[in-house]
Amino acid sequence: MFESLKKKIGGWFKKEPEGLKEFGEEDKKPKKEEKKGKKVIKVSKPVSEEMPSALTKALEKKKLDEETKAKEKEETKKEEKKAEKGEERAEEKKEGIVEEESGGFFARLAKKITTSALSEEDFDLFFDEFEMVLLENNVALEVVDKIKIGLKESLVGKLFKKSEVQDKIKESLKKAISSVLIEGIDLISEIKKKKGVYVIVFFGVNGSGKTTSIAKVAYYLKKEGISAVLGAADTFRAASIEQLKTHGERIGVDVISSNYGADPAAVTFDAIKHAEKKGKKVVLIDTAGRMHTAKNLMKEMEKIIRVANPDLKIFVGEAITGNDATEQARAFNESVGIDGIVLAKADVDEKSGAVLSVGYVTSKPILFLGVGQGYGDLRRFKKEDVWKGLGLE
Ligand SMILES: Nc1nc2c(ncn2[C@@H]2O[C@H](COP(=O)(O)OP(=O)(O)O)[C@@H](O)[C@H]2O)c(=O)[nH]1
Ligand SMILES: [Mg+2]
Repeated sequence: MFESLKKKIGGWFKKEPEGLKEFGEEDKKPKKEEKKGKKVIKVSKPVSEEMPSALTKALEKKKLDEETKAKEKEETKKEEKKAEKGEERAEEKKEGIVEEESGGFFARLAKKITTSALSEEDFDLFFDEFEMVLLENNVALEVVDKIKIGLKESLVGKLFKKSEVQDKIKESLKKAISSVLIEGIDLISEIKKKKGVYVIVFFGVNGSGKTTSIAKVAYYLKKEGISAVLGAADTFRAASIEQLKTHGERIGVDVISSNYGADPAAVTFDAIKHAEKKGKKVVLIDTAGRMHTAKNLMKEMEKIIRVANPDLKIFVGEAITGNDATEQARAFNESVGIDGIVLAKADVDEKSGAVLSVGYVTSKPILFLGVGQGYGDLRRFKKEDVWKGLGLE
């Protein structure tokens, strides 16, 4: 999780831009000695194999000196011109001389912001690079826009001291990213608040991690001293009932099931009745994977929801699918409505775009991240983990 973005953002912060100046400090011209040194190497001539006479040698040396001086003069003039036009950076980059000087988005932003107040135009120009990186990492476009607005508000028109500029940019970035993240509810206290049985229905596309996440949540509840019942309402997919039963046996929670092809709403009803009768606190309903576009399956979903009248409808998405997970969450939210999100397989997701986007586009919190295949591999979603993950703390 976050590896790809962290690497990029971290790199941008690490590189202290050359010539980072306080506001008011004079713009320094490039050091002549450095340039001279490079030029001398460039104009040096290949050594002749014949031994030249003393006279030829002297003449040649004079000529060489003159040539070198003329070239240096010319170069100095050129450099002054370039500096005036502000083309110096581009030229040097082309020649591959001052690679590190560019330093990436934040370093260049920092340089700008310590010499003069940042204009909106400058910000837009700078942000282009960051925008590309966010999009490449599967961050949804509307989320990129929101981050841009937040960052712009904090930085445009501002002038920071050199000593504080990196921290200020980090702080602004944290604030901007914070505005797109929705922290999860405290599930345990929500469950405890409820008088009767607390029902949670899980849904999402095939293979996203629903059954595994249900087992993890049941394990988490058990550790918190809360009893649960699992309802095997995926009566469609081969081996799905056995999969849930196996988890139930391992964790030590009851599984209510029927036959394959049975009405999932009836299984849901039975599971809730069982919990009521046995005094179990939570019912976790597993459902068959479905696309939001499959009309019959969505109707079936609606029926399950009608019967269960759930306290929570959780969409389980696969973090690794990036924008697909975000789009699925949006579609499920529009069709059946969701209360929260579990993003499974966050451990195998390098880009983390879905983690940053899925809450914002649905306005619903991510409750948990699935971070592995073990029962304990479930993390409560917290904003601070995003800062840490991105190397911003
Ligand atoms: N690495 C990793 N694998 C996961 C995670 N959650 C689920 N899986 C795996 O993803 C596959 C599909 O999971 P499953 O729960 O059967 O998906 P379902 O079809 O939505 O019920 C299984 O092989 C799981 O072990 C996770 O958080 N991390
Ligand atoms: Mg399943």
